[in-house]
Amino acid sequence: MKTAAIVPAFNEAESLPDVLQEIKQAFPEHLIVVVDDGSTDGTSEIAKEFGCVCLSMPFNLGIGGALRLGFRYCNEKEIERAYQFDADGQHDPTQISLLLSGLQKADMVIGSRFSEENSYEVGRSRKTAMSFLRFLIRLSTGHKFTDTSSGFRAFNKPVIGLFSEEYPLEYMDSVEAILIAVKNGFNVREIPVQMRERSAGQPSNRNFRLIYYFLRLLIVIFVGSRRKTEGKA
Ligand SMILES: Nc1nc2c(ncn2[C@@H]2O[C@H](COP(=O)(O)OP(=O)(O)OP(=O)(O)O)[C@@H](O)[C@H]2O)c(=O)[nH]1
Ligand SMILES: [Mg+2]
Repeated sequence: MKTAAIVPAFNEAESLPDVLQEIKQAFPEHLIVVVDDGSTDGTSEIAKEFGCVCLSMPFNLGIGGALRLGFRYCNEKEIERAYQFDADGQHDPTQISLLLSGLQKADMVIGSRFSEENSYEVGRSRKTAMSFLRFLIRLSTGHKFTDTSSGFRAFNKPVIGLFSEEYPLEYMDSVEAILIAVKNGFNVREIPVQMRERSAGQPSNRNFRLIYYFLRLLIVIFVGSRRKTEGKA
């Protein structure tokens, strides 16, 4: 089965070599698509050195735009299943098989850090934001997810097709992507996975950005649910 790893990377030159090495070693048959988004630290050169497909943007589009480009590439190449894998060393290649096996029963699989079997430490403000997001997603979709912002995900071909057209471009794309998949009738399922801490570089979620996009997401969720209700009336 044609399988691809989509690796969004923004200034991850420090951790990217180990990440690519680990994926290649574990799954030499997987196509690795690095989406470099205007990095200034040599990220794209590293991707090319490792023989990966490297989609490079001349300026920073943000992770949503980068992922959409990755999905579009996979769709054009008729990839049958893909998984999203962070370039900062947080995702564990030993968990990829587990994630992909979830596609036997679902169209999209989310690797969760917070299931009963796992405990993953996050700061207090992030923890609060995450539980509120869980609550909102449950309200909006009727489905219970424990890790709505996990970027460790797998997708089957129809979902790759959907996301190549409709993947959200704004930050907090991961939460909105769940809404889009569920709204389009896809079966989205979560499975518990082990995850590591970021190995180097900077996290992208600075607090002020988080608040702005959090408010934006609230609007997306409520406008979406109002439209649904009005549609039924
Ligand atoms: N292409 C692209 N990739 C990005 C961008 N922002 C972040 N990324 C990548 O997306 C992945 C996840 O970003 P992180 O900043 O680690 O976000 P996170 O994992 O939710 O946050 P932490 O838990 O703090 O690490 C990493 O591989 C980043 O390099 C961007 O603007 N463009
Ligand atoms: Mg990270």
